[in-house]
Amino acid sequence: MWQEKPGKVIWLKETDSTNAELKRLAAAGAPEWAMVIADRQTSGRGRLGRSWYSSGPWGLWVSILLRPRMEPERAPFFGILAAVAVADAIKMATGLDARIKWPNDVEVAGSKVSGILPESGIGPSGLEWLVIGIGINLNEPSEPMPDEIKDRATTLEALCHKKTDRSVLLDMVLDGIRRLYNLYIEEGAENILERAEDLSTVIGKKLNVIGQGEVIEATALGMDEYGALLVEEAPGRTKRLLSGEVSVRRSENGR
Ligand code: BT5
Repeated sequence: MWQEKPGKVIWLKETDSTNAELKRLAAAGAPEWAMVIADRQTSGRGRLGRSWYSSGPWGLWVSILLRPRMEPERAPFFGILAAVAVADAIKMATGLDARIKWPNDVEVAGSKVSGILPESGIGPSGLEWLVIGIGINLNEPSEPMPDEIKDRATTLEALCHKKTDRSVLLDMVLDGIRRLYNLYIEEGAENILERAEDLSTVIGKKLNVIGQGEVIEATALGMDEYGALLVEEAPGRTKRLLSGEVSVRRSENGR
């Protein structure tokens, strides 16, 4: 049984994945706002079994435990809520124009600086825990980024030519998540979705939607309180996307 005070932060030199570590603690009863941070992850994870490169303390690799009383289907919305908090924190710390690419990437000038992975545990009474994993590339790693990500990934240091302190950014992200979480409890999802749509790189754009072996063209209209992306495939024919990949069509990018 978990017996530490609420909001306890566990800071590890190395772990497989801070999400995996915190999920183990969540299942053992850890309280809301428990957190695991690691200097380095050996199996950092992204969505759909993908991996997250996090070889050292040059970035912030953190997982945060929440226990919101809500339908489990709403868990992906918390990925969007966290993305708003991360984009705001990056803007506050560096002045960079951080934007959200649905569902959970935070980009600056089209390059990925952060990824978010919400994972939930469901029991007989509904949602039991929600772990929000956040990776933010702060400073330049001592070794070059791996070939498979180097063209799409960047760090805040490469963009703004100054180092960002992990603890300072973590505090800003946590303040943002707390504020938005309270707003959600008091007023629902509407204002947060509006903010996410303002920060979005895809809303209003024509997209290629990649799913189940086919690519469809659609226009992004908005997001809903379940974290779904609402797209229009043809005039009057809309669809809710709950997962998958979208990319802005080249003509829309002006490229
Ligand atoms: C994500 O997945 O972007 C969610 C990443 C969440 C990472 C955090 S770190 C703390 C916590 N503990 C974990 O184990 N995970 C969370 P997805 O949208 O599937 O993107 C994954 C893709 O991003 C990979 O396939 C690469 O192409 C790319 N990628 C991997 N490492 C990256 C990095 N450091 N920076 C930018 N892009 C990266």
